[in-house]
Amino acid sequence: MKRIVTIQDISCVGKCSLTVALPIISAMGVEAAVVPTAVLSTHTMFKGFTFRDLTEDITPISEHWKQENFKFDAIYTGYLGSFEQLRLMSEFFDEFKTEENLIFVDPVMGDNGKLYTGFTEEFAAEMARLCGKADIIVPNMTEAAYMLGIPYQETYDEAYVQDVLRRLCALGAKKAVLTGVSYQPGMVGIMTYDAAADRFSSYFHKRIDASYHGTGDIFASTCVGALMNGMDLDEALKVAADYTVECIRLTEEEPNHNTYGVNFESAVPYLIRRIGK
Ligand code: PXL
Repeated sequence: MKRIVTIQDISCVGKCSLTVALPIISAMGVEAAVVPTAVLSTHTMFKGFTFRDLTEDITPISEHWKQENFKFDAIYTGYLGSFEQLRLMSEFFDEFKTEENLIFVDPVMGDNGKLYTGFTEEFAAEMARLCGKADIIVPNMTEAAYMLGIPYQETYDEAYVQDVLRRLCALGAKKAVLTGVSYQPGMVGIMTYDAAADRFSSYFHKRIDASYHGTGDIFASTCVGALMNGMDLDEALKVAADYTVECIRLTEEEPNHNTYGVNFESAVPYLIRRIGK
């Protein structure tokens, strides 16, 4: 069985970060080890959330794992809460990178042109450095703009997206995936650049006029799970996008659905069918 480690916070209520990564990756038949970076009562879109920082635990955990000689087929980082955590992730990559494994960074920091509570431009610049060590990065358009220090644009064309992708790979990442790309009316999707092959690819679907928390984490977790199931990146991204859309569809079918996260649970059977398990 493949084993990955995912490093992000646990938001106790909120259907994001570890509370979606663990069930999704496990359901895909992949062992998911975790390093929780913080415990929050909810994600940061709620008012009054508690935040316990677990930065101090990261090095002892990783030292123990080195003693045990644990290896991971993928290292997947999501929401990280401080400069120190970025530095520790960089060290973690150095410790656990092998010839075969995959470093997957989702630089969770913002959406719709804005950074989430607690993040700054300086943090985005440091996150860009961490992305430079990754095999695959999956920023949305907002995160990409902040990491590159360029203005966030609401409207753009394909050539602009290609330029952003090239710049993201110039940070050092081998492959860059931009999510939430939209330059054709009514359509939204993903564009990817593989620097070594100098190749672009894309996948678009109908735009959904709703935005939910945690969908980026669902997308990234599914992508990691699909890659661990032997799919190539383009296939994995399609499965991840389709599953995310299905989660939103099922959420909107429920009359009194909650607004802080999507119904990823009911869509798990769909996901399993899609990966042929
Ligand atoms: O879904 C991304 C995310 C993860 N973790 C925390 C968050 C958010 C988005 O706001 O607040 C704590």
